[in-house]
Amino acid sequence: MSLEKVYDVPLEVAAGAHITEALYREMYERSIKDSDKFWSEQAERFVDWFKPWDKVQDCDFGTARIRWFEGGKLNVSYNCLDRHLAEKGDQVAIIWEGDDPDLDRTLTFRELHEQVCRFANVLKKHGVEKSDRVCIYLPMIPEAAVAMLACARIGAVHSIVFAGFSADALRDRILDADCRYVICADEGNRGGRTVPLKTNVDTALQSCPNVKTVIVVRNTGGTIDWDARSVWYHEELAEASPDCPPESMDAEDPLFILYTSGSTGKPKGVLHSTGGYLVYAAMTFQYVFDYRPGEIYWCTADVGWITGHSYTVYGPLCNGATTLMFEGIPTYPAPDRFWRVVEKHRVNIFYTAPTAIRALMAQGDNWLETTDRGSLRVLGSVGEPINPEAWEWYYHHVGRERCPIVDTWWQTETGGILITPLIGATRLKPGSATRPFFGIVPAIVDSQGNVLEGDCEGVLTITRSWPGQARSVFGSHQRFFETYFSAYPGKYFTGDGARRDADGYYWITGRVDDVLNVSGHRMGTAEIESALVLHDSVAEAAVVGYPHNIKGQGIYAYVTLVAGISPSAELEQELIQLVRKEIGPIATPDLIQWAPTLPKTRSGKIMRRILRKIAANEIRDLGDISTLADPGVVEEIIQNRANRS
Ligand code: 6R9
Repeated sequence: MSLEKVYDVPLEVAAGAHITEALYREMYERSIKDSDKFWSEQAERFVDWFKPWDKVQDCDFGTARIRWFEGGKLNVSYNCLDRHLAEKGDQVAIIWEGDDPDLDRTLTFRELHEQVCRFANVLKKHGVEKSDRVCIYLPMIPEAAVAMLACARIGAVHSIVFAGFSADALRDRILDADCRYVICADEGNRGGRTVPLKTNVDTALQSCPNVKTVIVVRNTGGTIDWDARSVWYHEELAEASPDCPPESMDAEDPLFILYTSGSTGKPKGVLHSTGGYLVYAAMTFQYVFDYRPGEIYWCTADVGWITGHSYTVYGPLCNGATTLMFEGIPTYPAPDRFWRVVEKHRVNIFYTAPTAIRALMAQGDNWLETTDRGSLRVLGSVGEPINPEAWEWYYHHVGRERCPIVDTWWQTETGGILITPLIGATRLKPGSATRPFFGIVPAIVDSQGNVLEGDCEGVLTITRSWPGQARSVFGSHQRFFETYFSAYPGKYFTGDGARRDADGYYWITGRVDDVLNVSGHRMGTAEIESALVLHDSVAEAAVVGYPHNIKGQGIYAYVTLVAGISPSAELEQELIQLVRKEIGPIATPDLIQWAPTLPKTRSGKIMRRILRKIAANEIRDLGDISTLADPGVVEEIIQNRANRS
């Protein structure tokens, strides 16, 4: 018997919700049994098409072929802007709230449309053409949305690099996508400090000879270096024409590339296309958040992540919603900042990550008491499993039991939300992402690939395509196939473990591969290891995750030094700085442990399972270590672990 708690959706929220329980069942069944008709209706409802599609879907997981609405013509920026002008031209499209609480500004749909058209002309003037890749390295300012929409308007493919990534990480992404244009800001603002974005671009571009133009947004006004490739955003915009007809794009033309980490090798450029992505982002936005016209919606995710793409920019704007962009952090100037912003802008729908909730919960309830959160109607969570304690705090204290929590499970590769409660339809269980969205058929499989039935636990796969699914990995369709479709033939492999309970609710248990989730940021252990071994003194490194109260997972690095080199606090600092330089501050190891050798199998594979257990201090339960080449190594590592904590 499970003792888990179940919450009904608060009555006043359930009343009038887009999707009721009966409707969920009816629509879900139709989305599976009559899939083409179902998706045709949704595509017509959420998106304006210049020309209808010839075929709704043409998908085969056996060859990783995914096509939706082929033959259809549309433009994403037209759908997010132009079509709203007649009725909503003067409605605010973007509310911007600065890092400094005294700074904010708004852009109406008409103003945003004009800026996007002007900037699209700027891009054209500098030679950007349809299908060219444009790198965007901007903080959370409206110009990030302008840049995305301007690319979409002319058919250029944007590749946003999170502004917290280092110059080296930026360089790798510019080179991989062969971007010829970079859009950045002079500096970003974060918790009262500045981030040297243009300087990072300058460093990155030393190894990027193909980049022709860098368009620089003046954000802080800080001093930066200038060169022949650089132009000012505001100067170019002022001279550009505000008239730029949207390019008619094929449904399957690429819209953007977004790099994400996997278990092996370097980050992959996940490729999303135009029609299916927009239909799916717009539809999930309306149904999952139960968005109603006039509401103020705030997703705290940075545009550098998929959540920022689908649910800060494209999903809301396609629905004509007002979306809030926040450049700062939850704890600056004080840990009540989120709630002050909610109060100031009368936010109705608030979508954030468990790591932020845990961090604020740890600061105590006093920070809530001085703010009025009465405008809130729906709360959301994304990025990692939300532990029930954090869920309960979010529900009882932040939302005062008035607001349902939508715990939305999805990935960069899925484009939009796949498993989620629906307001008005789903009773909530803290810690469960609950049930599949329309058209989504999950299957939990065991390690042999057998599909498990009923109440079970295993690896989460999805058995049929949905419009928002990624189409490829930029530059390597083979890698796309191998990563997602080869482990369990005929199924999309998510990389996550999951349990399904007797009510058919899904509980995501975390990654089953070598991917870490640190404060909701995805990182491959291999990437961090590659950075560590760049140091001359390091012979070998193994990185694992371990439970961390605020971040969800912390980064634990085992490092073996080259013979003759002794560990020191100084060396530890050098290694930390090296990882920050190679990847960025988000990848900073929390703990480095010197390991004389690493536990390996006879065939030379590092036994990460054991290293994970030791990092988590679960040393009584190491499992079978008989396959180790030298079981004595484990004892030594345990001893070192004990000495340090
Ligand atoms: C949207 C996003 C994807 C990974 C995913 C899973 C974890 C995301 C979750 C969740 C449990 C949720 N994840 N949402 N785990 N419950 N509601 O975060 O994309 O950055 O690609 O990360 O995040 O492990 O596989 P991305």
